Amino acid sequence: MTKTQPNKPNLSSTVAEVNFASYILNASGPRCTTEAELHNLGQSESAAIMTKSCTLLAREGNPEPRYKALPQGSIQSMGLPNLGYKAYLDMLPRLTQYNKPLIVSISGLSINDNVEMVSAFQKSAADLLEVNFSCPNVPGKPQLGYDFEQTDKALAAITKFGDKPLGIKLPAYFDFNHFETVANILKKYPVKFISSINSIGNTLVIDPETESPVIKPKAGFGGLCGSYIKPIGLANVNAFRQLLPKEISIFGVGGIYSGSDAFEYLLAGADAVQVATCYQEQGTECFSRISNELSQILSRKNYQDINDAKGALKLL
Ligand code: RRO
Repeated sequence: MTKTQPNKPNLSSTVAEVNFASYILNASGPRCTTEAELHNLGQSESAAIMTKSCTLLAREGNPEPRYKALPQGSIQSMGLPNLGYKAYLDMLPRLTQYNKPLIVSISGLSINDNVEMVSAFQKSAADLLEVNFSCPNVPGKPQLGYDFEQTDKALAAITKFGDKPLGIKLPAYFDFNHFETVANILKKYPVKFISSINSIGNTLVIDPETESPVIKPKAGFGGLCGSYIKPIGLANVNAFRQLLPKEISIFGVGGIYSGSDAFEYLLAGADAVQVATCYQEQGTECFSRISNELSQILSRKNYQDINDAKGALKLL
């Protein structure tokens, strides 16, 4: 008698009509700034290559210490260190050899900066453009996504040119009025995806021994990441999944370390998930590990395909 091998569930995903070989990719932020880091992602099982958010000009970022690992995540205030957008424009053609989607993260310091970079990347080898409306760590610059008037204005400006799918990286919201207001703004424009959530901005971790914050920039105020923020990410993904039309895809981000974490985002309605702190801490091995764990969970629950569980949260 031949033993039948249970079929491996299908993890391939579609975000903004672009195909991804699996459900798990890197988030903008950790280990995706230099060309070597991006090639490393190309060789890994990350379903895409996502870049660190770029600005018009190269930036060193904030003074150190600016990243601190915590028992269940991290706090950081990197301050947008990056090579400047022209360096990413230049290296994109060399990253196409991996045959996986290239996602450029754009984080202009003004609407005009975003317009200049979006129009340049619209003519590049990038497959998707993620415009960051939620960096919490540039001193004096508020998070765009918390200013609804400016969010509307910025979207009007950056969605004018080019056919490449454009999405935005949102901060976390904590009120249903805010979810609804943001969803209604997004629906006015050809936004193809959202990435939800960024780190929770302006949190403070204090070391009682040294009596100091654990990071230096902004008097210790920084973005909270990792498992601490997973319930907030799940709530944001699920709220936006209910409020946005299905044509707008959702990347879930925030506290994904395991197949179970990814499965929870799948139930909440995420089309794919991005991994940040776990990748920072564990390196590229995490992408295959989390994918395998997710496969095992789906098999055990008799799901043949991730689409069968997507958004299938069972309410009590
Ligand atoms: O570089 C950063 O400090 C940073 C950015 Br651009 C962001 O979008 N989110 C974050 O937590 N850190």
